[in-house]
Amino acid sequence: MKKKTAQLAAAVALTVTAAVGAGAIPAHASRVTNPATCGSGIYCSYRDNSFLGGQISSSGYIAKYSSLGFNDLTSSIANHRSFRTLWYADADGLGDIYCLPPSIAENNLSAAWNDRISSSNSGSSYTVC
Ligand SMILES: [Ca+2]
Repeated sequence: MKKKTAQLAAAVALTVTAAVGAGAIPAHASRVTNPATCGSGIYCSYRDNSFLGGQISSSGYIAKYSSLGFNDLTSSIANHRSFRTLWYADADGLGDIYCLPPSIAENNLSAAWNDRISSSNSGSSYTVC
């Protein structure tokens, strides 16, 4: 049983690594200074490009954008935290990952990520980007 658990953990770790690789920051990401509408110490997800169209903000975990009426709507993001922030393609921190380092914003998500984000989290334990 213990061995099986270890094997499962290894498989999960590999899956996460693969997802991170696939979801790494695109080379064409247009990084800009954090917008004034995203306060210090929080991260923000915006409905439209260029940090417009309304936003949701947090300093921690948002498990379900759907609960905030924001599922699959995000088109620009800003990380005004001192930690990395991860945006996920699926709810509950699952699926492909889009990671931004501290004090970085993306004003125009690529087609692969536009209107696709369903959850997000931020914290000191993340080392993806
Ligand atoms: Ca949008």
